[in-house]
Amino acid sequence: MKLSQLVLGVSLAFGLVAGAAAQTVMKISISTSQNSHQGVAIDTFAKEVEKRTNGRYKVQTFYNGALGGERESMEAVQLGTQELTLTSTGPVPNFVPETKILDVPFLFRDKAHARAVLDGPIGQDLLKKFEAKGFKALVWAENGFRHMTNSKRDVKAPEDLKGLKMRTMENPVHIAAYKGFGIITTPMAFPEVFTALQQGTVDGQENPLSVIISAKFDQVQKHLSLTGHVYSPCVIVMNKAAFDKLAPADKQAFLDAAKEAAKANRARVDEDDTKGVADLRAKGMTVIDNIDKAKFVQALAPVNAEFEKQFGKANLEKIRNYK
Ligand code: EAX
Repeated sequence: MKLSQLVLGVSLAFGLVAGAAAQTVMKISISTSQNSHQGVAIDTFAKEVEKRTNGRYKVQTFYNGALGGERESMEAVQLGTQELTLTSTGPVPNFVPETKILDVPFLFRDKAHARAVLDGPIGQDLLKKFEAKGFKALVWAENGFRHMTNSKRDVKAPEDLKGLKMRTMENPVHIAAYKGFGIITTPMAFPEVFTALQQGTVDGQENPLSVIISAKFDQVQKHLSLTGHVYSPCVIVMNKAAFDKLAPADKQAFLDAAKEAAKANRARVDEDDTKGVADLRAKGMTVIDNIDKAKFVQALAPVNAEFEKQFGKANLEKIRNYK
């Protein structure tokens, strides 16, 4: 046999093996709907993974908390019963305590500031902290700035929050801060929130416009105040063992797919922020869009002093002053 024939034979054999190789199917989940800033992220991720690995990897997408809420999805990814999830940082400090600092209210000036911090050394260092806990964090994405809604009254000043019973995420930083406003906090997984609002188990909740719109909270909440009290990051995490098993080029494909996902996610959040208020007003919500933010910041001064002790003033300043 000539060398060229041998080469041809070997490559054909490899081609056959590759062609016959089973496609590896993975799962990714979100707690919001497909038609949302998170839906567009995981749909983009799935499409890009498939394209960049020539179909050797397929990612099945699950929406609306079909595989469980965000905490449950983190548990499943940590265990490896599910490979991937996109989650807000809500439940993440219970797994990776270092991420807690990102949930401090009034930490970021605007989305550009938050995105720069997350994409820069501070955010990238935090992604590495997931590894010791059994996760590979692929990329930061976002929900956006959170705003308050309720069924009782217009919230124009911090005093208006006193005594409101509000659902919060299962996040220790949020809970401490909202207590500082005088809110009666009720931590709850996201898939239960619509019904809790509908049945009046809680008066209100807080989420970015992207979530309020996609979850149709306008159907069960009358009053929206653009408090923008905290930025809500999201992260795409993968089971670390599943990631480690990938060939180097496939690792890069997953990381690049995640970057595309975050890009699509942020673009959709921008779009929702631009159109959201008019949309929600048209659906019957009263929107307070001129709150005096300084008063809300002031109301949290005692809680903030606690956060400075907990996280270190210098660490908070490093984020606040990041350019
Ligand atoms: O990640 O739990 C929440 O309020 C989150 O913002 C929502 O599930 C989207």
